[in-house]
Amino acid sequence: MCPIKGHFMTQKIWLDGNLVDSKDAKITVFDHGLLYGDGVFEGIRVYSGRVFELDAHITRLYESAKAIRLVISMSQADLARAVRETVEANSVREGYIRLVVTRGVGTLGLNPFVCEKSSIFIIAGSIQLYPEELYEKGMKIISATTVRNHPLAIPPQVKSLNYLNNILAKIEALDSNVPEAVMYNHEGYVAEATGDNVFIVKKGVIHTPPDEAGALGGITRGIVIKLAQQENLQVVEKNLTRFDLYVADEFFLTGTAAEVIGIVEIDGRIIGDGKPGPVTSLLRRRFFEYAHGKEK
Ligand code: PXG
Repeated sequence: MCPIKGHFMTQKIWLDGNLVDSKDAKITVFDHGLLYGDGVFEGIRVYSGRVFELDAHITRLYESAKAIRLVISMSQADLARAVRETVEANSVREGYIRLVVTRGVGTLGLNPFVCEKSSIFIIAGSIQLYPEELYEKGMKIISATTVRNHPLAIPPQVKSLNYLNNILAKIEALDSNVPEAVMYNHEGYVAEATGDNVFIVKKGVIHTPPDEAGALGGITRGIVIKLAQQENLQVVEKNLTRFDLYVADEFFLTGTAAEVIGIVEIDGRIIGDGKPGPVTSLLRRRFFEYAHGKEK
């Protein structure tokens, strides 16, 4: 999915403290975010004019930055204000925000400490969603051969600007004419999809891999777990194998862009009866209500 579909001529971009026209929103070729993928980001939804789970996204951004020793040059409260300001400046009601922090301007060379100040930009635009039909019929996916980041490399919990692993897995998916792929960790357990977290339902119990399996701590995932528990559904975090996916009664993904989407086939194996199951449909509905009804 390609979330930002900008109305580029009129769009206002927040860039290092100023709202500027998109045509003037430029960063230098010496920015380490561009030269080395040295930075962190967030993808955030706007529902009914409200920024969804902003505090959780800001917390995750600062934790990602801390893990890579990137000092964000403004406070969490000021950054949250800047996000809201950008949404208002673009009159976004239903949309998507991309919040990016790079290491900033440096020299040619890896040393991040020559970068004096992080560079921050915020894009608020509309979102290209999966077609409704895909939610009704369910999605077919594959297992990727590309392994999720090893925890001793870039920790998978860091939402860094270096997404090449996930992009390689996405290429595998697109080569197979499906939109998504499951990535496994270095031990062969399910980590996540390229931009979504993984859930299955087996004998009425919901299973999802623990963070230690190599997934990003998904904000949608956390909400879906809470909503499932409110429905008195049991949620168990445990390592899952490819076999577990193949024989699941239901299978769904969660993420900022996809929300909750049913998986009906993986690697040519049909899941359940080949349609999104009742737990998936219930949680998709509950998530929609939560996203659209929640206070600011
Ligand atoms: N894993 C990875 C690797 C991600 O990038 C998620 C899980 C789900 O996390 P959230 O917090 O969003 O529930 C993500 C987030 C896109 C797109 O273009 C992908 C994400 C966010 C926004 C847009 O498909 N991935």
